[in-house]
Amino acid sequence: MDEQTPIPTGYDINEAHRSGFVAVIGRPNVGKSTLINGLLQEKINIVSPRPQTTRSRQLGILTTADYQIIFMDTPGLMQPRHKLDEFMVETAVDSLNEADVVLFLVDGSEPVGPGDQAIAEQLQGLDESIAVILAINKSDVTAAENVIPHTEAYRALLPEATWIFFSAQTGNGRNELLDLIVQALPEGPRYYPADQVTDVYLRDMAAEFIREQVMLQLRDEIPYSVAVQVDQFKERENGTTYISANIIVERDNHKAIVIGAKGSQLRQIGAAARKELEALLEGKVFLELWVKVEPKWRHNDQALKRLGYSKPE
Ligand SMILES: Nc1nc2c(ncn2[C@@H]2O[C@H](COP(=O)(O)OP(=O)(O)OP(=O)(O)O)[C@@H](O)[C@H]2O)c(=O)[nH]1
Ligand SMILES: [Mg+2]
Repeated sequence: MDEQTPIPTGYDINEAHRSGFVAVIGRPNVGKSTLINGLLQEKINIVSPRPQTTRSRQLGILTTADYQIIFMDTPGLMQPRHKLDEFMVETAVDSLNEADVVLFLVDGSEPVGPGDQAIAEQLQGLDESIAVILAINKSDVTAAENVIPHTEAYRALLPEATWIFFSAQTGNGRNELLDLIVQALPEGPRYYPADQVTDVYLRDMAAEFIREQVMLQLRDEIPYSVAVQVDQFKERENGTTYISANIIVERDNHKAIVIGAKGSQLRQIGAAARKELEALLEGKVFLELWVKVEPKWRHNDQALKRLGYSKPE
């Protein structure tokens, strides 16, 4: 090959290409994961009506010829009550150090809370080179008479920040938010191949999809005290994927609830998770679930490490 011939990549990059890491930060339940799934048009993050659904940092990568945005979905910031919470808060705060842009997501259907104030204070201490965008979500459920008082109160938290009022659920205003993010990105080449959407392994995503059903189908303390570990993930020749996973709970009575009368609850979790997994893997899934008790795993460093809730050494 002649030295002048460019190496073909198969994916075009336009001039003045922009790229960078965007930390999506906010209180639990404000819609961080919903927003990233919507922008990517793909379900990579689990979502539930309960706070504290996301537990780890997950990348969602959006690539076009003009830009590559690497979204960092993060756990909602809150007051930690045990070591799992501490890991979650540290994970979210650490993502700020890697960010070119911080998207501070708030719930516009609710008034400003002390949690939002604490986050805003933390963001005020960030290096000036990091752009902060205030994204006021849930415009679809904000009562008309609250729109101005709520948006003004949120804007007062970070008066200098660019802001937008939008809905992650309906997509109203989402493209305008995307434009603000692209404008805030530095110029530079891609960090990841154009066809890569996340950094999460399929087996870990499978564990998350199962945990999502626990979050959706069970109540009270149980969803928060459950971890899911996939111990077999095998693609068979006939196109079926065999997945065997443990649902880990902290107490015997929780185990009985997760299993349900004659196994009915566990079957329901399995059936819904299998449907989601079949959409993810684009093929048939054979899913086997087991329930195991591990007392106080959320307080135990070794258990947290084994379950993937620890920082890499
Ligand atoms: N009405 C409405 N609901 C929304 C919107 N965005 C998210 N939700 C709902 O809010 C709930 C929480 O959404 P998530 O995306 O899990 O929120 P999160 O910020 O990732 O939450 P954590 O992972 O717990 O920190 C879910 O029930 C979503 O369907 C929105 O724009 N409008
Ligand atoms: Mg989330």
